[in-house]
Amino acid sequence: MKKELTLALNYALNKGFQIHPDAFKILEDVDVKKLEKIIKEIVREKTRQKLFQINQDDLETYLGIKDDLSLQNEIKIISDPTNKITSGEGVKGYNALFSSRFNKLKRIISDRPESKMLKSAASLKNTKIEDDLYVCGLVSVRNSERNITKIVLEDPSGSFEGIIFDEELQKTAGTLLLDQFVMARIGSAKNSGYIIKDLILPDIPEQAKNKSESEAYAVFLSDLHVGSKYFMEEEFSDFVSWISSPDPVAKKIRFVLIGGDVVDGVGIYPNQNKELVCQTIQEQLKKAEDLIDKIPKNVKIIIMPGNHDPGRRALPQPAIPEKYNSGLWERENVFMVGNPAVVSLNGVKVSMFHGQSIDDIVKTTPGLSYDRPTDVMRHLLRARHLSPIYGSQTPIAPEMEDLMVIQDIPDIFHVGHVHRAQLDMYKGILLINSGSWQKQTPFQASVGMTPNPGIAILVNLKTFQVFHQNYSSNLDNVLQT
Ligand code: D5M
Ligand code: FE
Ligand code: ZN
Repeated sequence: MKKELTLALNYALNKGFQIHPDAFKILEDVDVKKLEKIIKEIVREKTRQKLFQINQDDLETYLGIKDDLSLQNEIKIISDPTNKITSGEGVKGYNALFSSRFNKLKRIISDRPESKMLKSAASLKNTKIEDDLYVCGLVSVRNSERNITKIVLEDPSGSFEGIIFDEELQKTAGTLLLDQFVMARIGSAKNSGYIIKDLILPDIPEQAKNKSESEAYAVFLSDLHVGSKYFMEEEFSDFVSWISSPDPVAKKIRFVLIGGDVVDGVGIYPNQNKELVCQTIQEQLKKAEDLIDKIPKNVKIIIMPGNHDPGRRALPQPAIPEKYNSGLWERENVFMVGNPAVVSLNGVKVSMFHGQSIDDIVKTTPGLSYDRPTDVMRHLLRARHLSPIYGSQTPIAPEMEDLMVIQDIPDIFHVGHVHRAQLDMYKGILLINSGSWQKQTPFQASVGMTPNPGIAILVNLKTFQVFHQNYSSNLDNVLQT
């Protein structure tokens, strides 16, 4: 026993006190410099009350680590694709998907005054127009040649082609993603055809944040990759153990959100088996379950799949099916959702998306890169769509309804996938890329991707103050803001 602890205990014993073994356990973890003061104050207070035993409750109250029952943990699943997935067939399916996308986004943009002057593509039929008008649609062509940019937009009536001369506007046009919805202000060109004079995105209106009444904290995690050789098991295990420690911050945690790539999966990339320590999905999920099980039961846990998890690869993804791990589904404090999903935590709206589309977007958009995932997240919010580009690397299923449109405006936007923990703000929305718990893989090293793994991001849902816990021993491995 430490000398300071012996001294403190003797002080209490000499005053006629008994010390309960549970209280003793807490004292062992207390900073030795504070021991004397703590014991003296508790002894004074309890002598006044004429109660001569020091128990766990006294210490927890004194240290402010008592379970605070006023901290709410109310969770509502606002949207989850799991039971909505229908997958239309072939071409018919894709027509339905794109017309759903168009209609949803046109409804969003119709809040703007300009939309009163919207014309359909077919109604223009290359006629001369006197005053500026507006058209909207999904971008099907975007190309630049000899200092001119050509854009083609598709709406349900047909297609509209316009050209852009203005240099600044051409730059804006260069950041448009294929199949993204946009509204254009147009005028007639001198000879024939149309000039695009402005491009208007659905975007997010500035809005007031929803707040939790109590200071409950939420933890944002993603990309654990349990089962991979590179999964940082020790660090992750330390982190989940910390959640149940007497640390005053940990004591306030009421939610843990996991944004996909819970496990590394099997057969996801060639020769993956050589980089796995668990060779089956079941084994991997069991290990994830055992780790998650260390989280106290008053903490609600939301689990979303990513491209490495079982279910289906195409977006939107259903929740990780129960057949691979019934234990997680059976736990009362665990909520299995699909990708993407919107949840409410004590009234704070969180939009969760694994982030598969980031790969396609950074490849085709000037100014965006893997190093700054929150810039890509801002791009998605402005497009009001989580995965606009169709037919590239990210598989998208031909759903009858486009479930990737950002209909609800969140207070927090939580994404993962690119393994870089980063924070930012956009129009009052807290942007979190929750990084990963997997060390750099040989593939990532070969393409120059530098993850910053082992960082847990925590948010106070009342004040939106952000904290983080860094479990990496590498000093360069820091949270990006
Ligand atoms: O993806 C983590 C990041 O690494 C994500 O941005 C994609 C990229 N990545 C990983 N493997 C590949 C392959 N084989 N091709 C292209 N890009 C890749 P994760 O979903 O964790 O694997
Ligand atoms: Fe991942
Ligand atoms: Zn991923």
